[in-house]
Amino acid sequence: MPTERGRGRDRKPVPAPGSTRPGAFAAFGAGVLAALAGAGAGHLAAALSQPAASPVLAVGSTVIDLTPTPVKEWAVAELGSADKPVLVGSVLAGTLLLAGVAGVVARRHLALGTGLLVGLVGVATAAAVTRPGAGPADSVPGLVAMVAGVAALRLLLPPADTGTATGTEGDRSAARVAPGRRSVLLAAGVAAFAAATGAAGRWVTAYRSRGVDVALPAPADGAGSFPRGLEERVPGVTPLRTPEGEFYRVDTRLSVPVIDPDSWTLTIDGDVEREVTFTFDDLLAMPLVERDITLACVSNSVGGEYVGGARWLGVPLVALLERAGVGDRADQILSTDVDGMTISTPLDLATDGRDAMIAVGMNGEGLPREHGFPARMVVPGLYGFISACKWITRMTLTTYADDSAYWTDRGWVTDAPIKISSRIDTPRALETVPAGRRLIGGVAWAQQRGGVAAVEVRIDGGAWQPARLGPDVGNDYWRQWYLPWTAEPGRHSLAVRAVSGDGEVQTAVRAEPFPAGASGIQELLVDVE
Ligand SMILES: Nc1nc2c(c(=O)[nH]1)N[C@H]1C(S)=C(S)[C@@H](COP(=O)(O)O)O[C@H]1N2
Ligand SMILES: [Mo]
Repeated sequence: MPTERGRGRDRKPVPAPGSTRPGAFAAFGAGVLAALAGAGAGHLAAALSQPAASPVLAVGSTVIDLTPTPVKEWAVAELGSADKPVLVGSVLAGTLLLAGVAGVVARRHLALGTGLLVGLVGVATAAAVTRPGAGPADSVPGLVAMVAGVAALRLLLPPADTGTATGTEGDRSAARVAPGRRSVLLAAGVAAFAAATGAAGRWVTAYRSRGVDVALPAPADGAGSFPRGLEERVPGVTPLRTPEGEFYRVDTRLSVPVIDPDSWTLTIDGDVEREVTFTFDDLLAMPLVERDITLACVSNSVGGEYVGGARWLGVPLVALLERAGVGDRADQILSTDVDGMTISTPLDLATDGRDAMIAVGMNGEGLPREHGFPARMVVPGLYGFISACKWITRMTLTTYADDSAYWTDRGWVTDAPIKISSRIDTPRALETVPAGRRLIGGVAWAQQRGGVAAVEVRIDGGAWQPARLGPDVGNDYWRQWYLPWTAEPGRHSLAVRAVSGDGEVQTAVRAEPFPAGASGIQELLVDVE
């Protein structure tokens, strides 16, 4: 068997099983697997206790809070709702890379490599316990991750046992690798552990954050019947009421808080005659109002998707503030959510007679968890970042001079009325449509400005033509519109602008979302064949 022998000669000398120092590649892999095992176990531990304390999510949240506003704006604009998965993915990738390096170090200096891994998880644990509103218990998922990670690393790279080690004295602290088949089995086992705990963590989180059924009383002051929208007659137009599950979501959270309505409370404190605390049942026992209100995000660009219409049920904000008796120094309501995130609202605007409320219901049901269950603020006409605090637990009457909220600290303005805006839903930008008669359609909004009185469309830079309007749901709600168009072959530009009930024409002056909301007119190109 000449071939056999020939191959045998080329083979590197194989050291005694059980004492091999692993190759750098294998050691890197061991570090990565150990980190995955830690992340999986930590994620499961967090899912069972406090989801936001998951090591990966905690690091992600800290990154969000430390990210400079322009970068965050870029991420929201470029990645849209994918910004969160991209962030979590990047954090995980970075962590795994560092863990791989820890594995390579462990190859020669096991204690040092283990120390690096512990340090890595330590940073994540520190991120979890220093989140606003976190307590010592939030260190548990990190500690679980540490134990699992170190155990996995030791399994994959056991310490070279001095008795049988082939190395020199200096190698005593080095790792060896389990022999061939055993090491493959061990690696597979660790990978399976990571996958199983990670998946279980995700499942438990999803289970715990499923919708909660709450029985809501009928409103004392209802919104009346909801008109039929244009969506059936104008294909492609945004539905008059945003369908369940399609309402935009913007917040700093990587995991949706899990709040038990039975133990949740809302406290009003600060410059008040008496501090008052409401339970969820206290809110439900008060006279509730129901209003159709279109919410908009300051990060929405002209023509963008961060806007939605819903029917909200809640306690009027003034009814709650009256119970506390607002002092005369306060000029802002500083709302705090369950994790200590803060949103400030100008007191004068929130109490000027508009339908500001602490909402407990959305479209006839309790709030979905991602939209603030069990209660949130809703203030018509103000961008969400200065009004719509979700998972609210406290309203502190204070002054802008004394206190500042999360986004104020990041350079956004404190007084931000929603700007008049309009959007073309159909045809879509750069869409190719057949020649002939079709409908151009979309939505427009002008909350707290008398609603939308008119929408005008400009085709190929011509005159502004009045569009036909959909049903009027109220001044704080958006309005659908459409314009019949005989599309001739070629490329065409379409633009839209709204005119508010109080006579203001949507400005063509462009502004970026930062720091007070975008303005300008949406103009898009379509190809007609
Ligand atoms: N607790 C909390 N509330 C929050 C936010 C947040 O990050 N945390 N984001 C605000 C912003 S910027 C907007 S636009 C609205 C969005 O509400 P939605 O996600 O229900 O659409 O919620 C507001 N309320
Ligand atoms: Mo927002």
